[in-house]
Amino acid sequence: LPGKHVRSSSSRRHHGTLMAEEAKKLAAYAAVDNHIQNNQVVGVGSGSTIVYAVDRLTERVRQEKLNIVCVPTSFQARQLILQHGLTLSDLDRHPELDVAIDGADEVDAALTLIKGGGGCLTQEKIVAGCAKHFIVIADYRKDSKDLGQQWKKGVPVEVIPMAYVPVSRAIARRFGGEAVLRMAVSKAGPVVTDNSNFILDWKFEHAQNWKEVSTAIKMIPGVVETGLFVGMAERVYFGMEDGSVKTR
Ligand code: ABF
Repeated sequence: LPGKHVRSSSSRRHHGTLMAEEAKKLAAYAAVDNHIQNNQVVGVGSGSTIVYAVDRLTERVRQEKLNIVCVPTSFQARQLILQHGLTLSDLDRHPELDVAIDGADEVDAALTLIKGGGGCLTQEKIVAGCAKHFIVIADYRKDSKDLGQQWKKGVPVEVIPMAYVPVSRAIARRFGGEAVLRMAVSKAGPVVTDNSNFILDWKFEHAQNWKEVSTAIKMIPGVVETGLFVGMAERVYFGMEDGSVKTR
């Protein structure tokens, strides 16, 4: 009997992981198929879901001989674009994008996002802000009823390294909760972003007015950007457990 329990719980876990990966792929493929056309400049997000979008984009570029230029949101995205043999550009050459596609950590009913679990929030927000259409892809676990409460990982805030202590104190004083320096998995030191900055993860108790909070946090000297994306996403594709795709 104990053996039976172990087997069933591990197979459920395995099944759950497979479901989430399949759901990411469904969302990514649907977004690429619905929003990518010939002669577009495309912002490429970061994370694990975007990998499926780049796979599908590459497939379509080859099969349909599309002329697509890609602008990355991170070192990871740049590597993905290069490894897939897609055309790499930047905001100097292409400051206006037709569409940007990216993942998210949480998405609520108003399409407010928490991003930056991977630490790339600043470049992701810059690229999304340059795009005519910002499309989000996610699996069903990211659909959040109460932003920040789903995963309790908080809102990432990118900070200039010398300012992380005063910024952390200012956020806690003004908005409650605590803003904790994100450490590398090895615990040998802090996570350092693509922009050579640190990340604070602000864990809070209650839902807030996200636009006001994001603007106020950005005004604290030393803050580079917050992982709150308010009023930016135009459409979200969720890959669902039952194999369907839900859009919002
Ligand atoms: C990026 O990757 C981030 O803003 C977000 O933190 C993360 C989502 O990753 P995944 O697709 O792996 O869930 O989009």
